[in-house]
Amino acid sequence: MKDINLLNYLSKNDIDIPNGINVSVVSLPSQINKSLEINKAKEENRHANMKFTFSDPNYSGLGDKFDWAESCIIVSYSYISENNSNLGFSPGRGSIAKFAKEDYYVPLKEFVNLIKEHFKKENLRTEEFIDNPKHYDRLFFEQSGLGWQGKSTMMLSPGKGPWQLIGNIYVEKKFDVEVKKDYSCGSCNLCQISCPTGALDDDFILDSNKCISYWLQSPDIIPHDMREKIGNRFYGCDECLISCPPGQGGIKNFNTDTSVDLNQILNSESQELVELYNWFYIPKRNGDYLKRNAIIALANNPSSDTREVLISLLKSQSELVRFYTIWGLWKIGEFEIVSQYLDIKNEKSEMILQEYQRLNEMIYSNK
Ligand code: B12
Ligand code: SF4
Ligand code: SF4
Repeated sequence: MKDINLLNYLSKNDIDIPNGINVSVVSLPSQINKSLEINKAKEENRHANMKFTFSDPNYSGLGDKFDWAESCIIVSYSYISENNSNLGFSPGRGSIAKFAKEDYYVPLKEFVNLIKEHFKKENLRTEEFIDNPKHYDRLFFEQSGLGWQGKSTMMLSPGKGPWQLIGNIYVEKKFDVEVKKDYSCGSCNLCQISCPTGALDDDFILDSNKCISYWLQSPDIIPHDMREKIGNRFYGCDECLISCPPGQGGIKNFNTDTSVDLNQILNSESQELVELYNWFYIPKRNGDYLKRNAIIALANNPSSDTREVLISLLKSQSELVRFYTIWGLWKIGEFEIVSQYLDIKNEKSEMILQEYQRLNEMIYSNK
């Protein structure tokens, strides 16, 4: 049977490609396997104990997952065309990385479902993966001709750069394949220079232990130096994307403020925050982790009422909130006030007592 061009096939079957969606395909079996690299990241502890694809690298990194699959369709969604910059650095405001400003997985999932439904009617098997721990979504991107892996580890496309989310659909049908193009970053290293933490110091390798995007979704205690580097980021980090030249053509408006009001976040109920930002990865679906992020961002970018806001948080029922608030007051130079509002003698939380002690010693040793 003759192979078929995927785009012609979709059009013949009345499947329109929406704005921002890019599609391509690879033929299977592919012999592509990224298990070795994912295992290596895990062995070298560059994965910072994350689970995701690191739970079972031998499966997540495997390209040829299903013996019935003849192709894998790669779908990406370029979210930059519908979004603006998050460079809102006015006092008291925090930033959300562009990929999370809205649930941009929705348009990607809708298109993937459309394709799935079509093949179902044709009695052909499919299996899709979008941000699923069982599959490394970047697996076939280069082979499909859509672009290349940059030194930031992001998959980039000409004219679109890194501003895209990726999904894969295995399908029981053969298509013509794109010839892999010879793209590369060349001598550019702007993402490495722009990364605030040095997480990209080795070409094409990310050390998640140093990645702000990782820490803002980690349940672990964020180290003091990392809290400072987080700056006013509330969720995600875009520094290695903003600096990337192939992605700059699509940025329409750098001046639009799409930042969040950190006070408002800190005045909300934790459960409300989980609902409001339901597409975020929030550890244990506990909104206190978003308050943690907001306290750090606010202390790094305070407004005139930050001191009062933080003082009121010392009475919070949440151990996590009280813990980070102590640091927040220390960061804005108001540590001495903590003992007036926090009942240190009766404080039961060991982690709060230790934090108080550590910050106290840091002030003492600086005097
Ligand atoms: C875990 C995870 C994270 C972790 C770790 C990221 C990472 N780079 O591994 C954290 C929390 C830090 C993270 C952050 C972000 N993430 Co994330 N994340 C994932 C997830 C769930 C798994 C990624 C994974 O398996 N990594 C394993 C490591 C080993 O892979 P890797 O870093 O790509 O490493 C490769 C290279 O090092 C390469 N390599 C090694 N040597 C060499 C040499 C050469 C020459 C070359 C070319 C390559 C090369 O080999 C490795 C394997 O291929 C995927 C979704 C999924 N299920 O796949 C999304 C995913 C990677 N994330 C995504 C996004 C959007 C982000 C953020 C931009 C969000 C933000 N704005 O804050 C940042 C970007 C940070 C960055 N620079 O990567 C998108 C990326 C889309 C794209 N265009 O590439 C994905 C694919 C989700 C999706 N479905 O769209 N993420
Ligand atoms: S997301 Fe931020 S911290 Fe992480 S590698 Fe990119 S620039 Fe560095
Ligand atoms: S900033 Fe430069 S080196 Fe980094 S991913 Fe983009 S093109 Fe490649």
